Amino acid sequence: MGFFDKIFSGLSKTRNNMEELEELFQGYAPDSEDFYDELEELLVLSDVGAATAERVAYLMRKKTWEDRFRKGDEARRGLIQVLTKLLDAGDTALKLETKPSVILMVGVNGVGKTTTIGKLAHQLKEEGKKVMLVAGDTFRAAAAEQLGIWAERSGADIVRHEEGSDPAAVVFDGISAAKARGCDVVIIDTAGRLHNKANLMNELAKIRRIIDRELPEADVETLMVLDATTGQNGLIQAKQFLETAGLTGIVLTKLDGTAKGGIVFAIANELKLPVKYVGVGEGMDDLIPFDAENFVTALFKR
Ligand SMILES: Nc1nc2c(ncn2[C@@H]2O[C@H](COP(=O)(O)OP(=O)(O)O)[C@@H](O)[C@H]2O)c(=O)[nH]1
Ligand SMILES: [Mg+2]
Repeated sequence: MGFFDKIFSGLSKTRNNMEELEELFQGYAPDSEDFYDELEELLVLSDVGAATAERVAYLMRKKTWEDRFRKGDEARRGLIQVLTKLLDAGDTALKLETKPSVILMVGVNGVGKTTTIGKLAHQLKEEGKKVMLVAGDTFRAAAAEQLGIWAERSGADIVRHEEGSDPAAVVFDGISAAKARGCDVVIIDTAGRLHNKANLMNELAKIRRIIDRELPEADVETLMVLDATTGQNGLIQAKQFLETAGLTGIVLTKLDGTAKGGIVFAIANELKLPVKYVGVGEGMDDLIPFDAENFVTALFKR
């Protein structure tokens, strides 16, 4: 299954709301205020969020007037264009040109960081790259073990320390080993939960300083992993990580589950960050590069 099919089946929950949207277009009248109110409401129900839904309704009003929409079908195409454009929040491809380059994976507990690292390692290995995994989540022993399993599966190297050791020290060792072994990409796993939030953010800042000191010229992708099923809550988390970690993109996981895909629009509109990958399952191949046009097309497929 390609991007389109996986996204399409993953978005069944969102598409239920889309069906109501189709009904809305059938009764379309360009001057009806009800149309925009109902549009906004349906978008909110799909997890788009109030602020972003309001913006979409505003952009639709504007476009209706500029493009002189008269018919439901014209408005429908207009909405597809508005939503696709909204998703353009920067480059969706990973920039990993230096050797080594770094991917720092952050996000709260259970969102899918370690799993996403495994999937990415697999993809990079397939591209012929030498990959080093760094078990920076030292909070629980199980975290390093889980990463170890993914290292084996994907054929990547791994550096890990004992439970409770200093994550920054693991990162230092991981980077040294990657340099010594000529690795192309270093992927760093981090804890999503420490004794408190300030602790976690301090830890991330410390890891970041080690990377900048040891690899000052390296391309660094700081990806925040966000569980799509948490809806608008995820947005609040992302804002906190954005301030501390300096994110370059989002990975949106669990779009195969009960997620309502509207969160993608809120991320682009409110965080101004590109979604770079979406997770659509627990398997090695269930990570797909994000494509705005395909995503919106899948949402509106009749
Ligand atoms: N259905 C589904 N499950 C996922 C996806 N990504 C991760 N998971 C599952 O979510 C759970 C937590 O993942 P994990 O990588 O350990 O999260 P972490 O705490 O952020 O490292 C595991 O059971 C994963 O298999 C996804 O895209 N879809
Ligand atoms: Mg983990």
